[in-house]
Parts: sequence; structure tokens; C-alpha cells
Amino acid sequence: MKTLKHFVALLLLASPVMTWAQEDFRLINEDLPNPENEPAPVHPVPHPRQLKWQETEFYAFFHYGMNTYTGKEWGYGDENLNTFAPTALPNPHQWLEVAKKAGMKGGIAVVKHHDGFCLWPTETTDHHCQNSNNTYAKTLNIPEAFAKAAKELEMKYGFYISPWDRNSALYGTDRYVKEVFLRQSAELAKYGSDQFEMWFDGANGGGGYYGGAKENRSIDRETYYDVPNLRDTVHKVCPDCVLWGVGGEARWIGNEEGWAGQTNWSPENRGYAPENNGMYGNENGWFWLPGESDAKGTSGGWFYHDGERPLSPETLFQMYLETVGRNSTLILNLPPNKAGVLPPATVTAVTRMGELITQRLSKDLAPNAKVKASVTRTAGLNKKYVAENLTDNDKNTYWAAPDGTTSATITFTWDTPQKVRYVDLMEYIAKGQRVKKFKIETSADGNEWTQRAERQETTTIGYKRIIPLNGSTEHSYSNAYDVKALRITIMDAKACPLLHRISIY
Ligand code: FUL
Repeated sequence: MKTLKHFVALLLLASPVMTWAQEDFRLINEDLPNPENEPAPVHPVPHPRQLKWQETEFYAFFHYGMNTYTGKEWGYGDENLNTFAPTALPNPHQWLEVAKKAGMKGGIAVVKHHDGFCLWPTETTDHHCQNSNNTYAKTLNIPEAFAKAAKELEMKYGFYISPWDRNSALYGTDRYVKEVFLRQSAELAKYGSDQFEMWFDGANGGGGYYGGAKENRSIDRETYYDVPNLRDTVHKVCPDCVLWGVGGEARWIGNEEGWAGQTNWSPENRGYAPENNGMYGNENGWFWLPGESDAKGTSGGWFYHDGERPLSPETLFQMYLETVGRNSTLILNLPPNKAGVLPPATVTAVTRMGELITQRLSKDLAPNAKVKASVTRTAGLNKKYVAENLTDNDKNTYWAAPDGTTSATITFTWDTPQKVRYVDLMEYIAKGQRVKKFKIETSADGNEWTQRAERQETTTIGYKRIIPLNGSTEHSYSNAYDVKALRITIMDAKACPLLHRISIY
């Protein structure tokens, strides 16, 4: 049938009625199974909402609530409501403004921690801020103010709502899930359909006040929170909202120190499977479960404590390289103080961190180089897979190798030597994570090559991998190389590699 169609098309092409003939030829090509010669996906692949989420890369965590005033990290749930006593009107606009200066693209506000105290006037419990006798608390609605500020500042936003509730008398029963947890999630979804993430922590330490019944309540973490219903409840209002943790759409990176494995696969198996390893993911995992690294930006806990200090801008920059630069997102915690604002020392430290990111990772030298790939996939009707796609700043293009080819070399050459410190690689993850091993070499003259970053495990890439060429994430900026040419060799991949972008700084 196809041969006959092709024959007819050729006859038509040869005929003088060119427009009609060309159109017919195009239709025939569209009939072919893969007119664009697109590479087949390597499963699992991300859901579109996970792709958008991944692009957020770096965002803030704001732990503020009852614990800010008790000095605790985990409240018991029996705190007197009047203890929540802000000394000024809490100002989420300031929180997000500072985050923006640090180069972050969004923020997540804790609006209910394990103590069950809610920072909005919920219908599910009286244990909320507006029942405190404090002047500022009486009208406070953090989700509302936070969403409003995020929109004004063009930042992404979302909320942390603790599934474990040490105040609720119903916790541990099915009624808690239906009447409290799912309803609270639904209430929060209504604060904005464009939320990018909701944070559902898996912690359950047993003990609590539980409405006066001081006892231990443990639950079956796999089934208790009715996750399918939770997903429906949130996604029908917020279709792009990734449900972190308990929600099973993004995974904990496995530590709270701000680092991901150098080898880091986004595939993973869901649940509490023994083969799961947050830091490294699982090359053969069944689900696309990308890693998020939650880390403290200060010396104290997650909540504000008097006397705490922010981490130094250099430490924070290192953290950025070891998370965002290793195929993870970074959610950096900045605790607002008793006046409901980020203290000046935090503001200074993270603003400087933002300057370091801009200074070190924004003047891309790759677009000024000639780029050449050792192999390139044959073009389709409209799509090309050429190496120039790596520097065209277009979200939808990528360089691709032919099917069956799992190694390739990409070389950048400049007219004059450049000072180079970092290489930033991105796979085209919409079709799955592929690269398993690569290396980077530089040449001062275009002939002699030296391998760089030998102290780094150059294995996976994923959404983003930033390699400091001197091999040290701690002192990454200390020495630059004079480079006439730089070459990246992909040595092994699960299937033909697809790279979306390469930046060189
Ligand atoms: C943990 C919680 O138990 C901590 O208090 C904090 O909220 C952290 C981000 O997640 O699991």
C-alpha cells in the first residue's frame, strides 16, 4: 500500500500542479510511522507536571508557625493558641522577595506542621492562628498572603501541610483522613490553581496530644493517607501541582544536608521499598520520581531560633552545585523570625549566594564556539537533531544520536582561548534519562587533550549536571583553565543519548 502511495506521490510531484502534488506528498509522509524520525522514549518518562516542576530548580522553604514562638522543632499539639504571638504582621512578600534575590524561582510555605496548628482560618479545626488573641494573628492568612505575594513577584508557590497531626483527636482513624487531612488539602488547593508543589512529609513519631488523649498513634504509611484520593483532590484544582513525599510524585533526596548523589537517577520505585535510595535513585526504577533536596540555610533547626546564623554564601553555593548541579532540585529553608520576617543576616547571606550564582554560572561561552558532534541523528520532516541545538536556547530542541548508538563526542572550539571553570549539561528528559557515563576534556591548543574533573563521578546527567572542571565543589571557582577547545564524550547510555543543552562558564 505504502509503495503504491509513494509511486503516486512521485507521479504527482512530477506533474505541473505543484502545490497540490506537494500537499499530497506531505500527507503520505505523515502516514509513515515516524515522520520526524523521533527517538523512542526510554521509560519511565516524566509527567508534564513533573517536567515543569523540574524547571523550578531552586526554591525556598519557609518554616514559620507555633514553633517560632515556643523554640521547638516538633510541637506536641497542645500549645495554647495565644502562644502564637507575632510582634508585627508577618510578611510573606518579604520572604519571597529575598528568595528571588537569591536566584530562586519560587517558595513553599509551611502552613501546618506536625503540631496541627494551621496558619489559615480552616473549617476543619479551631486550632488555627485566627483564634489567637494576638492582634496580628487575628486576621492572619498565610496561604492567601503568600499566594498573592508570589503572583506579584512572579514566583512559583506551594504549601507544606503535615499529614501527621499531633493535635487532632481523630488522628489515626479514617475520619481524620476524610474530615481533616483531605479537606485541608482541598482548602489549600483553592488558594491558587497554579501551585507547583505541595509538600506532604512522611514523619510520624507516634506521640502527641491528640485532643487530650496523650498516646502513641502509628499508622500504615503505605495506605493510611488515601493517596489516590489526595492526588484527585489536589490535581482537579491544581493540575500542575507535584505532590512531594507522601503524594508520590517527587522523592526525598535521602538527607537534609543539601547534597545529592553524583550518580542520580530520576527513576525510582514508589513506597518504602528496600532497594530505594533517595540520594542515587534507581537506574531500573519503575516510576519517574525525581529527587528534591531539602536543606537548612541556617545553623539552627527548620524553625527560627534565637542566636542562629545563616550558612556562608560559599557553603550555600557549594550546596547549589551538589543538588541542582546533580539532577536534584534544591529547597533551601529560610526561617522567618518572631516578627514574621527573614532577619537581616539571612537576607545578606542568600543575596550574596544569588550574586555568586549569577557571577559564576550565567555568562555562557558555548554559543560563541563552533560545535561539532561525532554522530547526529537523521533529520525528520521538520525536526533536526544537530549539535547546534545544544546552544540555541530553545526548550524544545535537542541533539540526538542515531538509534543503537550509545557513545558520541561533542566538541566546542573557540577562535581565541577562553577561561573556563564549569560545564553545565542537560539531557532531554521528556524522553527519559539515558546517559550512564561521560567524560570532559579540555585542550589549550586544539590538539593535546587533558581530562578534567577526574575527582567527580561523571556518570549520570539527567535534567541538569554541573561539573566544576577542577573537580572540587568546595573550591570550584579557584582555578580557571585556558581552553581553545572542550570535548564531552558520552561513553555509555541506556539508549541513544539526547542532550538538550550544554553551557560552558
Ligand atoms: C521533616 C520534618 O519532621 C521537619 O520538622 C521539617 O519540617 C522537615 C522539612 O521535614 O521530616
